[in-house]
Amino acid sequence: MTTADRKPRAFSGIQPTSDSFHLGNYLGALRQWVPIQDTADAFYCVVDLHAITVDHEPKVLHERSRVSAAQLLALGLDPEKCSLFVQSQVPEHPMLAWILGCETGFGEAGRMTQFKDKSAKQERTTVGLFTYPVLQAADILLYQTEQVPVGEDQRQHLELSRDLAVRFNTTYGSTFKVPEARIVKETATIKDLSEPEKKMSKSSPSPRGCVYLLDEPGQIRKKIKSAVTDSEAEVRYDVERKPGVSNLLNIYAALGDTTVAKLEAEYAGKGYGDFKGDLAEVVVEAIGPITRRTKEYLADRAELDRILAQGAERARQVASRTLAKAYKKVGFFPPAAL
Ligand code: ATP
Ligand code: LTN
Repeated sequence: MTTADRKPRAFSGIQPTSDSFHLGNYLGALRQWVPIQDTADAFYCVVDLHAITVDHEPKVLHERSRVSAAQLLALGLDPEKCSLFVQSQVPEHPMLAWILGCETGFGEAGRMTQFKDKSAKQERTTVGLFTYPVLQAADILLYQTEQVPVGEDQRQHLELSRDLAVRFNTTYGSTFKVPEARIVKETATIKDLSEPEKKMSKSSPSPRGCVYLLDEPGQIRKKIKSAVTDSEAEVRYDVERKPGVSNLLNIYAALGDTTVAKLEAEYAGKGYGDFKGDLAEVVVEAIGPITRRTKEYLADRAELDRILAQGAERARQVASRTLAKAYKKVGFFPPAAL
């Protein structure tokens, strides 16, 4: 294969910090992972090292990493087309993170808004939470990544990854590709159904604000029907004045494979009841099969672990080459063979 027809490299990660991914994860990021496995050499990672930057229960974390991998397969990742793995199986990630941490300014890391938000919510803030984005940069740079499909909230972390790649290359000579974020505008930030000015998140204070991929159809319908709208009765897109309805329109357009303009026309003169009822069915239909397939993958743990081990092996082949380069550049001895 020549350089000209080599597929671009893609990388993305997701934390195993809940029992189920949510609609924000799905529409903001995960849905894009599926077609990218055809157009790029894609590495997808369940980032369990990142997950311990906040309090965690070891057994729960272990199980959630498996359930996360099962959901990713259920929503369409194909282990023959992409490499799916768990971060803790590839020790090159924290090894490169150490080097990159020594290139990161203290003030630079302190400006990360996710750190500020998360540390404000914690009783105890760790150094791990502070250096979280440095580990994320290591994840990305190890694979000579060109494309990183993520939601809008990751833009700042991606900028840091780019800055670190350029800085390292300038100091030590060309070592890393400079990655680019792939963010889909329409679904870049899915909002909470109960508080549509906030992003949908697993830490939502209102249990009805967040739709999980593994929710039962009845729960999904209830959540959509109780979504906050406004006192008008007009299905119209206006993020400033009608954030709740606009968010529902974005979700509907994305899952129903239509456009906001078409939906506005279709629901002209109809109330929110009809609109929400139809949207609930669209959501149930789109994410319902994911639950069934997740259960199937979880029923065969040995096969799931085999897929992850194969993914980790492929990941190590690429990651170890980049790490060896970086080690040499900074003046380290090569890692000893086991
Ligand atoms: P949470 O805010 O729910 O704790 P997180 O940002 O820690 O989630 P991750 O599981 O690490 O969630 O995120 C995985 C992917 O989902 C990332 O690419 C992130 O940008 C995207 N994402 C998370 N929430 C949303 C959202 N509300 N809208 C769009 N994309 C989202
Ligand atoms: N911080 C990301 C998860 C993540 C990630 C990555 C995303 C860890 N490493 C590398 C893209 C590329 C989040 O979504 N909260």
